[in-house]
Amino acid sequence: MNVRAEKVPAPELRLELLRTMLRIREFENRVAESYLRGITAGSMFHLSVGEEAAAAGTGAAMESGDCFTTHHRGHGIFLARGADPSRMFAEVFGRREGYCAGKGGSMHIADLALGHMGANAIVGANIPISLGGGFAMRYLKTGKASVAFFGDGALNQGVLYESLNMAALWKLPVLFAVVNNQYGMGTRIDRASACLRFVDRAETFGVRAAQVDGMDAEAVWRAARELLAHSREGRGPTFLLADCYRFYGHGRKDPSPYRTKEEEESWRKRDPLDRQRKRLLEAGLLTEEGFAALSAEVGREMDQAVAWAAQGSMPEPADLYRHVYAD
Ligand SMILES: Cc1ncc(C[n+]2csc(CCOP(=O)(O)OP(=O)(O)O)c2C)c(N)n1
Repeated sequence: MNVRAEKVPAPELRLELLRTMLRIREFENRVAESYLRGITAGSMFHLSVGEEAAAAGTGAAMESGDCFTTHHRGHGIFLARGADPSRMFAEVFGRREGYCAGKGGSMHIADLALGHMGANAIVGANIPISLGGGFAMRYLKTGKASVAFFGDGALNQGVLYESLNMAALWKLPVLFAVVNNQYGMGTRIDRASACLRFVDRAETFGVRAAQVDGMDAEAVWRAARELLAHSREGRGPTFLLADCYRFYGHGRKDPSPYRTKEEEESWRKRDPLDRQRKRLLEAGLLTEEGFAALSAEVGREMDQAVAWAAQGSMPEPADLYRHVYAD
């Protein structure tokens, strides 16, 4: 599909996209640091550094009341949807003050108040949950949408196509949002997929679909906004393929020996934060001093969040029996 040519977003939104991406990067870098300092619960952290534009752009196109699920690399998406970084760090550190009382950790964060129906570590398993979210949105006549965020690794999972089919059949307001960082663990997408025409695959189900530069937050926002509007109007589900790159390995410990330095370098040159910063400088919406102040403010926010979370309380043995059933 051709995404309708839109005006550039309003100046406040352009700045907000930059701020959201900075917050995601600073958050993720502190998760990595905290892991190295030994204050995290668990040792497997999937960082979304490099993927910030996909999260910020789609997150900004969503509305309050929309629901969503994410894959295991979902910190950035939740931050873009209003998560409190202090409670996220607390969850990552296994503290009771975390979003899931420290029982979910990095890969299983959820918060229904913000529409987050859960991160999911089983590749593709969050997709049918978002399908159900879309059904609920329509059944309850909310006028809102449901978004499933997942990686390219899920593009060959059968459950995606079962969900696309059902969503299209029932014209459910679901956006299937693919954060295509080119690799599923150590396997590049063209070594896992017989055909790379994923947009065509979605369109086969009659689903409106678009592919976008996932290193460009404004382009992602434009495409996601258009697709979500289509779904909200009751015209059926939509599919967005955002091409991006993860700057770290699969987990923090993975040095990615399966990628060449040249490839990594060429994607790093397209850093989504730098791109938005330069764009705003050129448009006269930001100064170098303004950017330095924003970076410092975000850094302070994240430092305070880490400090707060690190002082949180550890679950007690009796907590084992809480949260098993709904209160
Ligand atoms: C059904 C299933 N198969 C295999 C795995 C092991 N696994 C964990 S992450 C991952 C790669 C996922 O790649 P992608 O969906 O592209 O997300 P990314 O990690 O690149 O963000 C795999 C294969 C799993 N968690 N679930």
